[in-house]
Amino acid sequence: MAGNGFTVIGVKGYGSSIVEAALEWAGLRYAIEQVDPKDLGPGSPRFAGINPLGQVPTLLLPDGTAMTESAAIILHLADIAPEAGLAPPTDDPARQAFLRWLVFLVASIYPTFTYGDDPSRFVSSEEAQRELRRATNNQRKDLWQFVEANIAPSPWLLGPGFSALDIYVTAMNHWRPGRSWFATNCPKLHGIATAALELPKLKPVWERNGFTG
Ligand SMILES: N[C@@H](CCC(=O)N[C@@H](CS)C(=O)NCC(=O)O)C(=O)O
Repeated sequence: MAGNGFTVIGVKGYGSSIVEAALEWAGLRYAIEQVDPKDLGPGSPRFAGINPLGQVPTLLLPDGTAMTESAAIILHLADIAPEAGLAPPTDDPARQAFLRWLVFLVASIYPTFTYGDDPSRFVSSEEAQRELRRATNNQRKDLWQFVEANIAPSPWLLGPGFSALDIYVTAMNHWRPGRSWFATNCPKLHGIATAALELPKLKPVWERNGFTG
């Protein structure tokens, strides 16, 4: 869906795909502004005055305000379009599990990419960089296995209702350690992503972000 409502500043296959999928699911009008991955990072001129961390997703609201942090964006979109079910309402028994896993995904799992994607930003020696990459990759696997052990999808993470958590899981299934690792080690999470990839409404989002199978 194109339009002059929201603008997602994003990179194909990155975290901006989560916000694109949420906007699409909620039926909200949006456009996409693709940036080069080389333009990401703290202090990036491309994000001057918009997002000092130079990260995607960055969302421009219809009034021009820039919003960052995927979880905050998701909660905002859920407020604007409550009927879409991106988040269970406050009186829904699934609400606390939704909040728990949403925060876990962005506060525990997402940072393993922040520190592991380009370790040279944090440590100088090549050996330390290799070690940081290895440690964050291992930590991420442990965290996903913790999620796997504590969910009972039927068919979605929270039960019968599709939510933004299923969007995160689908996008993140395509990031390190990758789909085949999930298939072997986290079959419940892999099953959620496999089912979400088939949702007709979201297929265009998955396809343009390279999330196929
Ligand atoms: N906490 C942020 C994390 C966003 C994030 O780390 N995005 C990555 C791409 S998937 C990024 O822009 N990385 C570049 C950088 O951190 O310099 C969120 O949930 O939106």
